[in-house]
Amino acid sequence: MHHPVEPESLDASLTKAAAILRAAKRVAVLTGAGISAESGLATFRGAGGLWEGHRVEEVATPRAFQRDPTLVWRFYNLRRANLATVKPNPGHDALVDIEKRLGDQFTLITQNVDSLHYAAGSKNVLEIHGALRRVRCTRCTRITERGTEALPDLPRCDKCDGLLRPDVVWFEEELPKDVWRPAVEAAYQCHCFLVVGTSAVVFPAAWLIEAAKNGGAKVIEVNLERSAASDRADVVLLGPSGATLPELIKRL
Ligand code: BV8
Ligand code: ZN
Repeated sequence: MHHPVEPESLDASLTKAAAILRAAKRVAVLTGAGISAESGLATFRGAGGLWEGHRVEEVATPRAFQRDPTLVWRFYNLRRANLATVKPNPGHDALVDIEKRLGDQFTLITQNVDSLHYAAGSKNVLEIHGALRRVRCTRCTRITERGTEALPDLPRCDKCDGLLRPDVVWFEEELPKDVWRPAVEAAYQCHCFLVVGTSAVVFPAAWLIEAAKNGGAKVIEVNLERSAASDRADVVLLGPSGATLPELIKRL
């Protein structure tokens, strides 16, 4: 009979989490859309997770881009436009604070393509799903930084006139080796693995939690509600990351 775990008070969980974090020489973090929710960016699978009736898994794929590049670019241009109006929140700032304490023993792995961690001042960031601020030519593969400037529905390469695509990882695409390898290494080597604002349903990103546990790390989850990561966590801090992470830092 599965005895429902008596939900520990947030206060008790924060004390436990702070003790784990304080004792950790090496810390790695995996963030998802939830950490940017309080900045005003919609998450993928929450209530507002549908975009004009499309699920992200239907639009963020090479096939969708092949079939209807204008629809896919409308999806990304809308998100780029939103990005121009938002800024990091205290949850992003708290992770900058932890990095300042740990220096190069800290690695921030993000599934987010909003680059808000860089905007907040994080240095060692692995954007394993790419970034909205970059575009890539589908013909000559040249990558350019375009920030959040408005792009036409079908932007073209100024070198070869090829069709540009967002420089993000779509479903069924491999994660770039130059960020995936160090992400696995950081998860495996860390003593404390923070999982913040992710439903932990997208792979291989969610597999990093297993890598951390295989490496002997303690796992702390920060989420509004329980997720697919919760059963693998040593501590689950239920609440908005913009409040919970600063509270955790205060107790260090
Ligand atoms: C690959 C970039 C290898 C684009 C993204 C069946 C089973 C298992 C796996 C698969 C399967 N079928 C296919 C797969 C593989 C697939 C996958 O995992 N699919 C899922 C949907 C089942 N994965 C892939 O295809 C990956 N590639 O496997 O390649 C390969 C290659 C060739 C052949 C074979 C294999 C590529 C995955 C990358 C896809 N790209 N993004 C873009 O962004 O447009 S993923 C997309 O989802 C975003 O990156 C997003 O970050 C990511 C994960 O979502 P979350 O960040 O977790 O966001 P979500 O809304 O889900 O959750 C938000 C959470 O925050 C919630 O828990 C909520 O409670 C919480 N929250 C909300 N507010 C707050 C909060 N928490 C705290 N505070 C708050 N205020
Ligand atoms: Zn080109």
